[in-house]
Amino acid sequence: MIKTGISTIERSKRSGSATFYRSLSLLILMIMLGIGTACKEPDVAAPDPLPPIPTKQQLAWHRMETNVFVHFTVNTFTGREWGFGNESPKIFNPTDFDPEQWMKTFKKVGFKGIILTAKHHDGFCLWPSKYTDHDIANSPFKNGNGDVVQAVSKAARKYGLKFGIYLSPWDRNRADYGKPGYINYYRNQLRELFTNYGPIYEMWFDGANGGNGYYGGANEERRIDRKHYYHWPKTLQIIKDLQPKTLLFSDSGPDLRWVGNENGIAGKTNWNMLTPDTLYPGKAHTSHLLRTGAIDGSDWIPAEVDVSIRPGWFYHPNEDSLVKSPEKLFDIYLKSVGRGSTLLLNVPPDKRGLIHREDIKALEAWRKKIDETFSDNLAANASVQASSFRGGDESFAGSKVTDGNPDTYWTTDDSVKHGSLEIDLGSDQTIKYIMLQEYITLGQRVKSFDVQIPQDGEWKTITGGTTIGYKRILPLNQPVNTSKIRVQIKDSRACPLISNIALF
Ligand code: FUL
Repeated sequence: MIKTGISTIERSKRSGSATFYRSLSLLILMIMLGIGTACKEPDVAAPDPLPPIPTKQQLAWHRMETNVFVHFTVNTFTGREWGFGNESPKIFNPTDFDPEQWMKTFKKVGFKGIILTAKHHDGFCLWPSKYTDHDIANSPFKNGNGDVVQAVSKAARKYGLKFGIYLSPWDRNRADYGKPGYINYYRNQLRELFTNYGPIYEMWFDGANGGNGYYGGANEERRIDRKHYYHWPKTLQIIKDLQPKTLLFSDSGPDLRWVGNENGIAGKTNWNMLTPDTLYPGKAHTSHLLRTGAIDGSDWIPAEVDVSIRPGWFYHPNEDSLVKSPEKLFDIYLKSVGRGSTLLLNVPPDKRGLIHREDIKALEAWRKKIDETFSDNLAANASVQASSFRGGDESFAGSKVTDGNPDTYWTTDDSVKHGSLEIDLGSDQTIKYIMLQEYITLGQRVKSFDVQIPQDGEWKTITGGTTIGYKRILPLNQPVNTSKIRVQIKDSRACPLISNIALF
């Protein structure tokens, strides 16, 4: 878009008739050459970005919405959640390992990316690592010739899912954990993974760090200085040099932040911004801030919601009856994706190396519920009356929130930080969910909003909230019957940009 700041009408008025005739002949020439409406630029400039704004990779990540976490290692065979570090590689032997079976389900239920625990806290490596014997090469799986990281990354790509890595910084197997030598080991492993396993969309740094463990036979408690031990800036630079597009997740960024809990709940107020004073996983007393983000945060660091489909992160047969119900998963979806976050749902393979039928059953019913609930948008192409729109230019009119195009939006003049959008549904409809989306490419703006319906000659507020962000879904306790609905943006950091309003 051309940012002229003044409209063509104003310009031609100012420069008189000579300009008018020049413009007219240019117009005739354009028509003759067939340069028509396809390249018409809006006359009014789009709003300037409001920093911080997401990078291209962060924006793509927001649009993924639901991803899957896969916890798989020796714990799958011992029944533990945190291996002590003394497990023999000999116990790792899935009998029917088939990552394509995982991907078929994952793709079918709409996951766009998968993150695999290449190494959990116990230190066992799911790939043959040059730097340790505590790995899959010393297991009976495929007579020591297996490589789970490779097989999973290959299957993910085949089924069109992006591939991500979890590599636990804490390692309860290593004799040198807690000493400077371990940092070299950890960095070598990062280099190995980021060199040999294709494009990695996300690197997941776990905050759990230090405690008791095997540590090469020392069997002791080891604490580290969480802030300085890993020399994070230097360690992260290794990944940035090898794969600059990888998004780096940790408790506090730098690209994606933890949401502060593992119950599947993002904040009702959820800013994608945060000021990272220093980056180190496990920093204490930050859970509230992680949940809500900060309106005045300096960097774009959106929250990712990680939660397991089972009570534990790893598969345990006695939890087959405790797989979360489709209703519970749907509630988690509303409280994560529906609050502007991305959901990372853990689905652990069993001892066979397959996703268990109970998990498949729950996932399929969950997706069916999402699809059924959000398939029939009652506001699609509905007419919208905006209180005002930017420069009176139709390209920023109210109708942009119902045109189904994520790249168009309603907005106001720079000086206007509030406004309303009245949607006319034509006839009475029953509404249970309201979905709102901001055009976050230019920054997150809305601070508070209301949703209203007409009642007894007045507008009655039925729901509302603070932030919107990439996506906000508001379920109504009581469905409403109405032919008109109004969204009122009450306050915004700058002129609000709304790309979508959908009703279900
Ligand atoms: C936690 C770990 O301690 C759990 O085992 C799991 O990996 C979870 C995703 O993160 O901090």
